Amino acid sequence: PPAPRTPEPGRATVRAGAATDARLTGVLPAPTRVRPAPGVRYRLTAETVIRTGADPAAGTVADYLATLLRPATGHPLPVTRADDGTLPPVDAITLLLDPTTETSETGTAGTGSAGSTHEGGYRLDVTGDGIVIRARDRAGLFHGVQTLRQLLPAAIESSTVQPGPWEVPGGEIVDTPRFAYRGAMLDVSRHFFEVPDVLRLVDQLARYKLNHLHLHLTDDQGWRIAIDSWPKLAEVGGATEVDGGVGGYYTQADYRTIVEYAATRHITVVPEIDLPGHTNAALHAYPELAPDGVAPAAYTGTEVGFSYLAVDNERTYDFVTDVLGELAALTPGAYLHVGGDEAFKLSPADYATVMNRVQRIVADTGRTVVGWHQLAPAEHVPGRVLQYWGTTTADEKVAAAVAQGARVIMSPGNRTYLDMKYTESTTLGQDWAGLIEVRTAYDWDPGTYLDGVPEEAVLGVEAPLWTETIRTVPEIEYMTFPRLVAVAELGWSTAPARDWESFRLRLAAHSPRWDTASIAYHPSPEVPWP
Ligand code: TNX
Repeated sequence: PPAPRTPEPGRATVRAGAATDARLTGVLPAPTRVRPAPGVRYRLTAETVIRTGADPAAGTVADYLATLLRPATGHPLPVTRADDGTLPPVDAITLLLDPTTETSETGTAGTGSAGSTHEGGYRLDVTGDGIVIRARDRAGLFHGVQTLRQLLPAAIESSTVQPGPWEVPGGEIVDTPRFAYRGAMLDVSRHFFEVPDVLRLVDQLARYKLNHLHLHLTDDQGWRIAIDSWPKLAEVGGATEVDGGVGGYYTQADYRTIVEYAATRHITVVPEIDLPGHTNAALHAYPELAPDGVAPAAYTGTEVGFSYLAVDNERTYDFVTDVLGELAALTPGAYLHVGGDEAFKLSPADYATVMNRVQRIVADTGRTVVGWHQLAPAEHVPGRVLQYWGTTTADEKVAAAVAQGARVIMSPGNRTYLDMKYTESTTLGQDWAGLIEVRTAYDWDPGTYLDGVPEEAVLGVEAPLWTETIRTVPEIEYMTFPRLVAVAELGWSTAPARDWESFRLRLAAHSPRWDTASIAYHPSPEVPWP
């Protein structure tokens, strides 16, 4: 079975000599429109400056771009601001916030982002004199910067100075996302991951224009977020993990660090407190929440569906109110995820009782409810979002909830689950939802996948990584790459812009970047790696 592929020493350095190994048409996820200008290229040199227009809000993105480009180029790349609004095209990378920027194709055939007005679109123009990225919002400038990063030679990913030359192919890209929500999930409960590991994942999501990180913070095996009003949740409930490791938890300061770092990458954290099932760690810490008032033993196995909160006990609702209240105070994003999956031991009536109250508690915090799609039968609350993780293309309860106004995040288990094995011989992961090679992850359409869920009801896509079998960062990356990039393209690119044959070639050309950045990945035989 293949071990995670990590770069062999020296390999990246050899590749760094190639002059222009990026093409305008090689970007992942595929942009809405790409017009190469053959023969034209811009060369980034020791003279190049990064400048913004008069709007100071572009400055943070300009600083971020400079920190991306300085290590490998060794160039100073000063960040300047053109206060007078005049920007002559001389040897500069210019970032302009401009509310009138056209970032979508109007009048094109097909579905998707034709005319889409989601945040995050940009246009990028590369001429011999310089590069200009224009966007209506900062997220758009940030996404344009990720595109530019991919247009430079792979050696730009090196943390040490490389020879260059640093040439960018000429032309024009106009780009806007198809879906507003493009996410990944990390389960930090089954195995705990320290803050730096999460920040590294944030950086990988940002490369591919994903904009949400869902953190599965609680489950039977561990409670991972400190709650001041219920301290034993983390102190007692956080001390375990699958297979008997030491576990761990985020202090509120740790959690804020993650939220704030993600914000600098234009990524919103979506915290999940899984209710009413998947609560053994909480019940172990606070037996008063258990149906019989008796503390269950700590759990370090991988079965699901056995635990649940006492439904008829008001302490349960104090607990939910306190936990979600503290979490809302720590979380600037709009969404609070309340789980809702696999509460197998509760009757449908008891499930509805507890989850109806939970949904109202979320609404009282001013946030929008997200839940796994088993939440569908609970009553409709405005704006609520169901995360579909089923393995079929029809679900009547989800369709009925959508008819009442629910929106859906698409995470089909047999397409997007990053914990599924690639093939039978993959050593990590599970296979209950199927084997997911790269093409399986790529070849479906979130806008038409589920009966009764039209594109307008699809908020976006998310790839969850459950960690029963995953313990280390290289293991996270091996399961994530390249499937996460497939999901990123499904979330970003219009149906007409994407195509498996093009995707596999772009992925292949992209792998030297992962080698250079020491990102582990599955060397899928479906992709013609160099
Ligand atoms: C199902 S998907 C679960 C998780 C497991 C996962 C393993 C979902 C909402 N619940 O509790 O970790 O399968 O693949």
